Amino acid sequence: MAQFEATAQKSALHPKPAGLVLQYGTAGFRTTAKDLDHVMFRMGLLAVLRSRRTKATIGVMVTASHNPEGDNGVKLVDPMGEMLEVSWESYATQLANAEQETLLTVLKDLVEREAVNMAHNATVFIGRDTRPSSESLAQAVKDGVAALGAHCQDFGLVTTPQLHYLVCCQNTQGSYGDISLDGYYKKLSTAFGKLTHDAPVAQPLLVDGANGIGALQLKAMLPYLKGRLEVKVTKDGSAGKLNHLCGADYVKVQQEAPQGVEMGVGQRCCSFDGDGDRIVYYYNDDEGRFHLLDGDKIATLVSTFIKELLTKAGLDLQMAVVQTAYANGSSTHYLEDTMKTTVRCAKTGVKHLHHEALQFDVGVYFEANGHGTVLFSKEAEEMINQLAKDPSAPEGRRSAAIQLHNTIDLINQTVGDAISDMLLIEAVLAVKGLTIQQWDTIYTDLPNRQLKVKVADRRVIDTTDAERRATSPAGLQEAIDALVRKYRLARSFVRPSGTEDVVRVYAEADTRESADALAHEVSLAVFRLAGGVGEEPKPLH
Ligand code: NG1
Ligand code: ZN
Repeated sequence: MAQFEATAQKSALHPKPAGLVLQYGTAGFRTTAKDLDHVMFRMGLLAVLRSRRTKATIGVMVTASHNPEGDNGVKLVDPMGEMLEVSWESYATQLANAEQETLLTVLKDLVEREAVNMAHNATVFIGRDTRPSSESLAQAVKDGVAALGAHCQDFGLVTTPQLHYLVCCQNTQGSYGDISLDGYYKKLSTAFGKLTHDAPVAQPLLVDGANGIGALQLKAMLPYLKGRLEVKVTKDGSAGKLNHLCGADYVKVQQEAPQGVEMGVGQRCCSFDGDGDRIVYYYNDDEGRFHLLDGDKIATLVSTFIKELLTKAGLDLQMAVVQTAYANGSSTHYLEDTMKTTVRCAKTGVKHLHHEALQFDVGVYFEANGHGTVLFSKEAEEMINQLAKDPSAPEGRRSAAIQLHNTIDLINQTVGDAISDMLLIEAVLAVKGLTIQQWDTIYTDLPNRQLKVKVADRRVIDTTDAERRATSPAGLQEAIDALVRKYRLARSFVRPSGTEDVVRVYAEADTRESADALAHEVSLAVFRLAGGVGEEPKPLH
């Protein structure tokens, strides 16, 4: 236990601001960068303990994703590239919030409760985004790892999904792919080349990199895609701030193109977020109208493509699409009624969607904001690979299985990945010979609006039914129900954000005016019934 004494002493070099209490949110800790140094050091400690407990390499990613440049955050990556197991989130919270005097006790408790063998080797992979604060915060993680005598490998500037990929490769001894960025570029670009082998090369795609790491990594990968895909990268970080008036979150929430980007009429465009795990597509039509193709449209395109291949291959595998309450009602309707696809609704946060998707042979999961991927069960992969290799199988079935096999190789199954998703979408469009306009017309989104309300303590809001209904404060759900009844095709719900100190409000209805009015009225109900602070929400128009 002398090791712990020394560790606790070293932690004094990464002091915790007195009284600061942070919650483990939707995807780890997130707040202003200046308040995170101690959290990073302690997450370095936690990663070592988790590594010793699982006898595997653990990842630590320094990023605040789509949040403003001045924020930062940290996400932990479990052995197979999944997000940190939920039962360890409370350890993370305890460690992050322990005052200097109690840190030692918290550490000892954790080690005892989880029976961590402190003599075991530990390895931690570290990655970071392009925020100015990320380098020194990554150093704090390294200090934490070193303080417990463990080894770490710093991959520097990588996207979040690249770090997940690297961790998974490492813990599968390279069977998921080579443990390097070169391995990542090669795996994805080779699969893309095979999948689109017989398809014509499309018109250039314009990519908004959110002035972040996704832009840098995509640029590094372009030589591998030469001759197969033409991409122009804008918002590549050479000018302009991270996520500022650009990036996937801006485009999705504002429902408009990134500022200052020249889009040709009908041109296919997409936006990444600040750590490269989200993507949305869009275009302007010839009347100058903006069309957004979000995570729901991506899930629809991808699940339809996979379903068609499964049918051609004659494989009886169970596929489902997993969404959240934020999924546009039209998408759910289309998937269930027209495509006859099983749809599930999970709580916000990819860990919940990922978990639900694992229940199926093929689980396609996407948040409306463009974060998602596809999971294939081991058995599904084996069936597909066997058929792809079976020379006695009918040619049509076999070639569909080969296409499925290439699709699996193109997908980053560890977590949603903007680069991998972009290549998958580009491949599906190319193989099916679809333009972005044709893809867009699969169904028409119901007009919708997302708003935020500031309240004194957002934890007063409790929800149930995958966040679609509020159980507290008293009267709020009844108020929402009454408001929803005033509009046609309407739906609305509220939930506390897990990444910002706000309550999020979502509303959809048959017209833009109705959706906006409903969102505003629900915001007012939240403000009045859940302890709103500052000015009352104002109508949008
Ligand atoms: P919160 O702040 O809990 O709503 C946001 C997104 C999530 C997820 C996380 C992590 C929405 C409505 N919410 O969570 O879907 O992506 O950030 O980045 O988009
Ligand atoms: Zn992100």
